[in-house]
Amino acid sequence: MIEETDISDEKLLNAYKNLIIERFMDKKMLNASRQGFLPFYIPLMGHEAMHIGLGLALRKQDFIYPYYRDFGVLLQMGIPIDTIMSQVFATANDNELGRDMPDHFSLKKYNIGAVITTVAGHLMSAAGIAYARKYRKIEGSVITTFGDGATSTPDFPVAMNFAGVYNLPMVFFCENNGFAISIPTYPSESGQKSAYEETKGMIYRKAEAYGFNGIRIDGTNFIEVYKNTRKALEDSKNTPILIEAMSYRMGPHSTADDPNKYRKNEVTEGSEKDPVTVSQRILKEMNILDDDKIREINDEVDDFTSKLINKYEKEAKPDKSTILDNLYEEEPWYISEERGDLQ
Ligand SMILES: Cc1ncc(C[n+]2csc(CCOP(=O)(O)OP(=O)(O)O)c2C)c(N)n1
Repeated sequence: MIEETDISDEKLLNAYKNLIIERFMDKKMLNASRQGFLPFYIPLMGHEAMHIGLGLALRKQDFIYPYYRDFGVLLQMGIPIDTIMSQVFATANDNELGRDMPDHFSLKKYNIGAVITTVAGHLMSAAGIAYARKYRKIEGSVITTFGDGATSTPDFPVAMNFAGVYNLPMVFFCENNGFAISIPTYPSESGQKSAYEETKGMIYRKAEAYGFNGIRIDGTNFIEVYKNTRKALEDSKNTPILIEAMSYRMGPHSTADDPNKYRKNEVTEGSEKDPVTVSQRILKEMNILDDDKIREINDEVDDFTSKLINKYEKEAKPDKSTILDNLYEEEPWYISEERGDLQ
């Protein structure tokens, strides 16, 4: 079936290019971490269509509270690539002064909440922002992303309940990649089985308990993600909603993980369920992409991302004198005293 959408061909092609940038950057950043240029990295292969579709769906008036596996959303939102890279490589230009882990962005000026590592720890903050915006009659919605594992933490029901009780303009977006580190989302009674196997306790149905709707969507098709997320953002004016986007984490959980220890990789690069393959198939059907264009984009993006990463591997780190900056609005005496010790 040929996709129909209100997005122009040019915008779709641009979104596809961002998806490819994300794929190339991901591999190269993983390499950069293996070579010691990054202390840690959170791969996102398999998440690209969710990121690009979500980034396309966001409207100017919306606020997003992302989680640690989301830099592609920022890419599609049009956040300057240097802002993203400075954070990931903890350079002197990073607005967090290089203090947080890679992919833990904090970009309030772009309506982006601070990424934290605590699983689901940001969900109540997102609900708080939605509450404040509703109270102050600010247009737009708050969307927050998280993994499937996050829905098994105490913070998830608390935030969902708060959103339901106060009928907040919120979209809860679960990037279900099949795993919380080594734990599959939908294990069968006997243990480890395919994440695609539908057993009990489907995540999107958890919304029922809080009085609003949950939907399950294909997280490998960025146009479907765009359509459903845009509609959810519009509808959330009247009711919160939970989206469960189905995908597969094609890489390790993080650079500290070896997935070969606990699973067989069911979705490999170039296979049918790879979001890149899915996007190529859809855009070819729409006559927006062909094999020549695919090669041309690959070459261009390969070159662009290599240059970018080479540049950031050599970029200066924050000066040690900044270590005590930005702690207090007015600096207390004991911090000033510590500055002396740094000399
Ligand atoms: C409260 C808390 N418990 C445990 C951890 C360690 N931890 C980091 S990521 C993660 C798995 C999260 O899985 P999921 O929510 O499915 O998201 P994914 O990483 O798969 O995208 C865990 C257990 C943590 N960061 N915070």
